[in-house]
Amino acid sequence: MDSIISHPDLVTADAVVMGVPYDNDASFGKGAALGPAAILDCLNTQIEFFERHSRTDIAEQYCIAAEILDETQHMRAEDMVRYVKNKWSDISSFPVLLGGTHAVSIGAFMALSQQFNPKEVTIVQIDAHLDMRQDDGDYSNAEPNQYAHSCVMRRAHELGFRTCSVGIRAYGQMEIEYATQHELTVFEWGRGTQPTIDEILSSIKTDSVYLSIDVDGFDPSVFPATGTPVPGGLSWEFGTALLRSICQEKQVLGADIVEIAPNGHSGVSEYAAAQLCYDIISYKLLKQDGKLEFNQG
Ligand SMILES: [Mn+2]
Repeated sequence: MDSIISHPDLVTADAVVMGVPYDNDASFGKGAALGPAAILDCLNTQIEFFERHSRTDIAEQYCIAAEILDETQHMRAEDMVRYVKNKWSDISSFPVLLGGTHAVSIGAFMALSQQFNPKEVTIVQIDAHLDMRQDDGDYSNAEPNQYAHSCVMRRAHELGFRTCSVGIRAYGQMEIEYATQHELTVFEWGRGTQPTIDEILSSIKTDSVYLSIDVDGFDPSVFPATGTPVPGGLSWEFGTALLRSICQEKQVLGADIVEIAPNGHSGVSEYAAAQLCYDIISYKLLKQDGKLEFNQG
C-alpha cells in the first residue's frame, strides 16, 4: 500500500473522506473550492502513515476511502446542503467532510439530526467566528442566504443540537446576543482567561460529539490559507491536544474540516488539514475497537 486513501469502495471502507468543493458563499477570499483536492493530495503523498501520539499505523490496519463531490461546485446553497445531507446519510462508516466553506457542514448536521437525537449530540465548533447569523443579508448584496458559512451554528442549534464554540474572536452583536439568549457555550480567545482543555471537556454534557473544524479557529500561522483569517486563535499544540482529549473521552460521530483556500505558496495549510483529518480518523477507529491509548513515552 502506498497511500493513506487506498480503499476503492465507499460502502465497505472503515472511514470515508468526503470532499465538498463549494465556495459560492465566500464573503472575503474565494478559493475554498480547491481545498478538498489539495488536502487529499497531501494525505496521499505527505503524511506519515505512523501516527505518533497513538503509536499506530492506521492506514495499514483499516480501509479509508475518499470521494470529491465536484458536482456541488455550482449548486445553489440549499441544493448543495440537501445533496451533502443525502450523501452523508448513505455512509455507514465514519465520515469526515472536507470543505469548501463552512456552509457544507449544514448538510452533515441535517443528516446527523435524523440519525441521532440532536439533544444528545454536541457540535464542538473550532472557529474564529460564531457563525450564528440568521442569514448573510447584512454583508451580502445577493438574496439573503440562510445556508451561508456565517449561519452554520445557528442552523445547528435550530436543529436541536447542543453546541460548544472554541477559539471565537469575531462576531456581530446579533450573534453574541443569540448565543447569550440561548445559553450556548462559547469559549472566546484573547478576551478574558483562556480556558483549559479540562474546562472545555467538562462543558460538553453529552457523550456523543460532532467536530466542526473551521481552520480559521487556529492561529493564522497554522492555517494561513483560509478565506476569512482573524489574528490570534488556537495554537497547533492546544488544538490537537484538545482533539485528542475529545476523541479519547467522547464518542465522535463525524467531523468536518472546512475553509482551506489553497493559495499555491507553501502548502502548510493543506498539510495541517491532512494531518488533522488522519489524526481524527485514527483516533476514532482505534477508540471504536477499544484500542485508543496515548503513549507519552
Ligand atoms: Mn466558520
